[in-house]
Order: sequence, then C-alpha cells, then structure tokens
Amino acid sequence: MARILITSALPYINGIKHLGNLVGSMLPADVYARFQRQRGNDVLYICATDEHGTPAELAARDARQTVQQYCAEQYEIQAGAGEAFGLSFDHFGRSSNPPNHRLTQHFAAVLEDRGLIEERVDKQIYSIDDQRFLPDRYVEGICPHCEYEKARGDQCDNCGRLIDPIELKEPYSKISGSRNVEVRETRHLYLLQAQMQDRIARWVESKTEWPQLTKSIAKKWLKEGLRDRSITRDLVWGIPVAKDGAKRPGFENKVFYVWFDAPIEYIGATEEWALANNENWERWWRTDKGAADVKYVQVMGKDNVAFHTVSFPATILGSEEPWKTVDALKSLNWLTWYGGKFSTSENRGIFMDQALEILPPDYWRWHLMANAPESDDASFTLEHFASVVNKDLADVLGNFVNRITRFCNARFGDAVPEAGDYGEAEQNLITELDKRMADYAGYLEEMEFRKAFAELRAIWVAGNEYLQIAAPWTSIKTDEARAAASVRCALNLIVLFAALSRPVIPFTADKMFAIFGLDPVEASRWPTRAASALSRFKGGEAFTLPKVLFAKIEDEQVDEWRKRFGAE
Ligand code: B3M
Ligand code: ZN
Repeated sequence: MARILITSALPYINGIKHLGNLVGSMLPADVYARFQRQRGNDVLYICATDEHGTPAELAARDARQTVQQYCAEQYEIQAGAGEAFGLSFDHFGRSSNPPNHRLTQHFAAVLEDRGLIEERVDKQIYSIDDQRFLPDRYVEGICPHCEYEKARGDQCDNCGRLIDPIELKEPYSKISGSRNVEVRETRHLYLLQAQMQDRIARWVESKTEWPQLTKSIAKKWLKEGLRDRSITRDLVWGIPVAKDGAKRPGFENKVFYVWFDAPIEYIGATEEWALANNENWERWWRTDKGAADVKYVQVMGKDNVAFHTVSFPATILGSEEPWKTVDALKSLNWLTWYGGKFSTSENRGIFMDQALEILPPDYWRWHLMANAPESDDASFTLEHFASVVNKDLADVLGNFVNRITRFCNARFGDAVPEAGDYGEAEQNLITELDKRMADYAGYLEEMEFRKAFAELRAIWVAGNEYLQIAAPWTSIKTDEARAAASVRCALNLIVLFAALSRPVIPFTADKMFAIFGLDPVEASRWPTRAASALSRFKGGEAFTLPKVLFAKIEDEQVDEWRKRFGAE
C-alpha cells in the first residue's frame, strides 16, 4: 500500500471559483485521489482557501465587510461548493488558521538563522491621498513589458509577467483611484534566493518524473536567474512578522507576503486535519518522522508552477530541515470561456455554484476532465458541452444501463439470470477490456486525463458493441440460455463500468452500484481483471430498475444558458 499526499493549488478566498479554476487544479487532483483510494492506497488529499494578500482585502472592501467576516463567509461558500461537486478533500483548511501562522513564522526564523533572510530598504508606491503604501494589487498602471493598460502591481494579466509595482507606468491607487502617488522607502525582509540558484537547479534536475510543461516553466525561471524577493508587505491582514509571539521591531504594521505563506499552508492544512482527526501530520511531511516513503503530488494551473518549482522549494530547501518535497507535479493550461476570459464582473462564464443550479456535478466533471486543458489551452463552449454530455453520458453510458436493465426486467424478471455460460463473444470482450483497463489505469497513474477518459469512453463503447453483437433480444427467441448469459454479462458490466468511472463521475457510479444494492466502497475496489469482474454476479442477485442516469441537453437549454452566461 503506497502512501500518497496530494495537494491542489489553494483557491483564493475572493469569490467562488469558475469552471476553469475547477479543472485547473481541484478537480484533477480529486480524480487522482479517488483513483488511488480505489486502488487501496493510503491517500491524503489536502486543500484550503488562500486568504491573505490584497485580493482578499480589496474584495472585503467591495463587500463592505471586515476582512475576517468576509473570509469566514467565503470559506463556507467555497467549502460548500467543493462538497457539492464531490471534491473529496480529506481536509479543506484556511491559510489564516493558527497552524499556518506558526509554521510560516517558523520557516522565516529558520531561514534567517541560515543566513537566507535579510532586512532591506525597499522602494514602494505610497498613496498620499490614502495615506498608505500600495503593495501588489493595490496599485495598477501600464505594464512595462507589454504596455497593457490595466496591469496589476504584482502581475500583468495580459503578458503574464511578474511586476515590481514601481516599474508600472502611470500608477494609480486601486483604493481611491488617486494618481497622487510617489515612491517611498520602507523596510522589508528579503529571501536571498539568488544564493540558492544552484541548489534549486540541482533539485529541479533530479525531478525526472516531471512532465514537459512543468519542467520547461521551472527551467525558464532558473535561466532568468533567481532574484532575491521580499517576503513581507505593508498590510494589516496576514501573518504577523513575529517570532515567539513578539513582533519584529520596525515590522509592527507589516505581514508576510501571501505567496510566502500560501504554500506553507499545504503543511498547515495537514496539521489542521491532524488536529481535527486525532492524527499525526508529521508522518506526511517530515522525512525524519515517517514521510520518506510518501509520494507527494501537486496539481495546479500553469501560472502557479514557478511558485511551486522555485519559490516554495527555496523556502523548504533553504530551511535545511527534513521536509518532504514534491515528487509529481501536474500542471494544466487554461480553460477559456469561448476563447476569452471567465469574468464575474463582465458576467462571462459559469461559476461553480451556477453550474450546479443547472445540472448535477457529474455532467460537468465528465466534460471538464475528458476535455481537460492539458497539451494546450482549451475553450469551453456550451455547444461542445451539450454534445459531449449527450453522446458520451446519455447515448453511450446511460443508454447501456437503461437498455439492459429494462430488457432483463421485461424478459427475466428483477434478478440476474442464472442460465447459460459465457462464450466467444464474452471472451472477445474480456480480451479487449483487459487491454483497455490496463491502458486506462496507466494514464490515470500518469495523470494524463484526456487519454485516460478517451479510454474509459472506449470501454463504455465496447460494452455497447458487445450488446449489439450478443443481441439477447434476438437470441432469446431461439436460445434462452445464451440470451441469459449475455444479460448476465451486461449486468456485470454495469458494476465494472461503475467502478472504473467512479473517479470521474462518483455520484453516477454510486447510483449504478445502488441498482444492485452494492456497498460503493467494496464494489469500487479497483478492478484489474475483466474476467473476475464479469463473474461477480453468478445469477439470482436481485436488482431494482434505475431512473434515467443522464438527461439529454436540449437546444433550447443551450440557448437559454448562452444568454445567461454571456456566450459569444
Ligand atoms: N491562490 C493562486 C491561484 O489560485 C493561488 C494559489 C496558491 S497555491 C499555494 O491561482
Ligand atoms: Zn504585460
């Protein structure tokens, strides 16, 4: 039994996430976690809300709430949406919780002991009208790299480059809109990453399992050369710059930078999980305390890769403490909304709560994962979504289940028929399934999701083709035992399909198990041999007729949703 620690990038607290965020980190991590659990591995899947930094403060301001109230409310909303989507976190924490405070302050202290942190005088934009510094997103202006007019102080949304706010042209305050700003000096803590260039480069080299996209991003950053970066900000909301409960002199009104504390929350949230469940978090994170044999898997969108392949490793490796570091890092490209951006303010795109108002989670889960933005960005369109749902889920999987249960019920009654032995058609099916099941599991193991779900679809199709060939509705006229064997095989296929499909469409899989009154946990133990899967039911097992598993999406619905969600 392998031990697998999985984390997906922590969603920012400011507002419910859209379908692109979902498929960019949490959903693929969930599918992988479910697959590994079904295989009998010891899995710990950890996520949390990322609550610090300027996005949270700005959103709380817009909502006319204190940032504490805002975060507490949004946390509940995001946790609820995750649960409704079937995201099987072992723990969904909050980066503002006490363990992360303790750990972040611990890392800063250790890094300083190692000579990797120093105080420096820094230049920041100060707003005279707002009487405060304007770190990161509090300031906007023209991008120095691509001339985009609404570049944020920390990063340009147009060209994706990271920005130092004082490089922005024509800066203005995001709080008041005032252009009455100037550059002032302020003290900050700097993490001396430049010194760590070689160590990080060697570490990245050692990560032979990393996929192409991940590796190329890490190498690009290393090639540009690691720069020392400030890890504190002039803000009130965040983790205080303190040690042993005492604030650092001169840093009373400063906190750690959100990107310093956010990845540490992977560990913090594990500690939250341990506290809540009377468990031991160190055996997942400390290689001196049992974590040496853990496989650690991270999942994230491509914009987060540099922070996980360079910045967070600088924190971890720089501490020289025996922390577990990432083994496999799955990164995804963007899912776009009709080729453009998802946007709450412009009412473009579907957000997690809205998605579930119109259809159950498995419709979305299947479409998103089968068309995950892996090799390239992918565009979400309602038209494509409807055609995938109608074909794969309604016509192929749903129809199979419906057709065979109804036929059996009409001709043999409400139990699996006993007569007949498997013959050549079943043998051929078993041969095909064995090959496809092995390929499918291999792709899931590698987190090649598009390929995996093309294979799963092919497995469902193979079931339909088998039914076409076996045609019990014809054979029953001349050879009832043959027809009974075909029906028994097809009913066994329902259970096999449910087990194989459960990582991606867990709610439907459980409905399929329920047809036969099976316990989902036992019945979903990962099947590796088609022959044994298809001999589960020997005959005589009772079943109940299921309701239709997937309703087809009608053109009128697509038209209505196009209007509602700003499709163009
Ligand atoms: N919250 C950015 C994002 O959601 C950031 C990820 C943190 S992972 C430690 O894209
Ligand atoms: Zn730019």
